[in-house]
Amino acid sequence: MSLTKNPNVNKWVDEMIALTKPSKVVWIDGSKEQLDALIEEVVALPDDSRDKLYRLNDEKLPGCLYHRTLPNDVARVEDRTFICTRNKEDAGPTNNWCDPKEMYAKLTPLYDGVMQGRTMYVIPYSMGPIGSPLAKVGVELTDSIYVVLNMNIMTRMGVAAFENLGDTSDDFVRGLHSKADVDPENRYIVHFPEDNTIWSINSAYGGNVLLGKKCFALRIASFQGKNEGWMAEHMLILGLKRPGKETKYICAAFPSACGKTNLAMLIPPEGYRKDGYEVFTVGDDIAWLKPGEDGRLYAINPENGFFGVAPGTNAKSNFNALECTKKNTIFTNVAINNDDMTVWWEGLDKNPPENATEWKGAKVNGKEFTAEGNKLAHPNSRFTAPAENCPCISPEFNNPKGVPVSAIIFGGRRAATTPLVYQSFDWTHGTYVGSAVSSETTAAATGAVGVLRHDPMAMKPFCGYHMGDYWAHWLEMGEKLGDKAPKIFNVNWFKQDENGNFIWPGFGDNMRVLDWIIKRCENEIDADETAIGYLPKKSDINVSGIEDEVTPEIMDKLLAVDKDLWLKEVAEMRDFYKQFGDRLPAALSAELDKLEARLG
Ligand code: OXD
Ligand code: MN
Repeated sequence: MSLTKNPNVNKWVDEMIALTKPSKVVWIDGSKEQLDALIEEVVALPDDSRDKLYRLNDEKLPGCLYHRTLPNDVARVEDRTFICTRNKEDAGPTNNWCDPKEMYAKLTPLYDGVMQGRTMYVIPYSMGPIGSPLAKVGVELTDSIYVVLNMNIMTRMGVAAFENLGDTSDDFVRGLHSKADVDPENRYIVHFPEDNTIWSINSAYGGNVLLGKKCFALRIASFQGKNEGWMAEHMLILGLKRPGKETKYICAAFPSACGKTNLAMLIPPEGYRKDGYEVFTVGDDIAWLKPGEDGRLYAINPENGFFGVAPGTNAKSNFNALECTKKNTIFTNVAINNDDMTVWWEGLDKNPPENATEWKGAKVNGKEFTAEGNKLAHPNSRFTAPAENCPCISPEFNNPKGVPVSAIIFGGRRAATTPLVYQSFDWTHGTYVGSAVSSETTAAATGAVGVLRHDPMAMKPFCGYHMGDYWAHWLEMGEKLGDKAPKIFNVNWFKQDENGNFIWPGFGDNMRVLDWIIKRCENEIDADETAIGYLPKKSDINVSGIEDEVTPEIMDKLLAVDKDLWLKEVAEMRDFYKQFGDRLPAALSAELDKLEARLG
């Protein structure tokens, strides 16, 4: 029975029932009883069922579950992800496009009767704290209990979302998901921004099926934000508390797999901790940003959990993330230690379990298996963990107003060119810096060193409209915010020496850079004006405790601006900008000209 009187919701759900023809429809109220019953149902399935979940060790991992997806279905599929706007130009050169009418016509037969013999779950959810003026409601229809259980962690799921929507509003995102046959040939992740609609079919992997996350909170929301005067960004949000001072908030955008979760949950180095510095996590992946009543930019994390990459997570690299996964967490495609039903992944420790099940489901001797060079966990295996588990979760996490943002940071993996940190001259220059975000492939990853992948604002896979219009929106937001706009910075944790060794320790020591950034925002210190922006005076990056590693010579390298490399960068950016044609804001090409002129 429907859980809402809202006729817009009910009409759409009825239409989708008529299309997909489920044998049963269950409306998700979010109650513990209902969720417990769903868990009972999936753990009772036979081992060979695709939908099977396993309970993990009740003492060591209370409330935790385990699931494996099919080997062909382990990651987001960018080549099968579409933005369907009526006008092709509006999707822009960085998105796959198809005419919405054509796409509906192509997908309708795939959905026709797809839920016969299955149950449709109707999931109401809120992205953002219930009742927040920045929050938005979505409804996801799915034939997967795994999706329901993950959405319960990642969003505020349940009947309260319908109460928030009200009985008449049409402002909700319509998400239709069916795992269908998990057929990669017919896998589609499709966005109709003009219809507030997402259709996802033939996948059961998180990033493709938890429609509140990348699909809604970035692709659809970026489009909504442009039309409604706010921004949806691929950014972590953290609070930095200095002794005796007010907590300041920083948002940071890095391409996928550049350490957003690690930075969001950073533990300051010992010296800083002793002095009373603290870092609080508001979000690790997505920020919704809107000017507040006082004219400053405020951020909320629309999510309610972390969908983190497991491999590489350990007590040293990210103690807090590991803590998040100790209860009520869903693990996907990691390995199992059959002796005690706990989980393992590469980089957790040096002790792969002997009695293991690897991520595809084969029972193996984990020690021998890994010694032969095999991976026990899939490199993109994940944990879905509730935000409330995070030891350093911000006290403002549920604040409906969000948190005021002092600084925005961009960054990528760059072996050379980009210094450890620099500050843009102003918002427009900062928008240029964001548009130039790119990562270099490393020898270890691809065999080809120095191949640049552009990922403007880390939004290339997630911007739901033309990237040129998106930059124009950034510039408009800057005008609106005026002198209350956050300061914009760029960081590079990945600078290397001639032998390919990283020269900055990273992880907790990134605190030293955040410290400089906040001091700049608070006008506490000067900086050196260079061609590319404001750089720290060497003595202003605190290296106490790491002097042996970061010597003055290394600091020189970290902060170097090599004119020839930067002129190459300018040429590269000119080339990159060409594809955006007349939708490239003139202010950005002017920034490029100015940068070139400053480089002389
Ligand atoms: C993610 C991603 O999963 O960016 O957050 O790929
Ligand atoms: Mn991400």
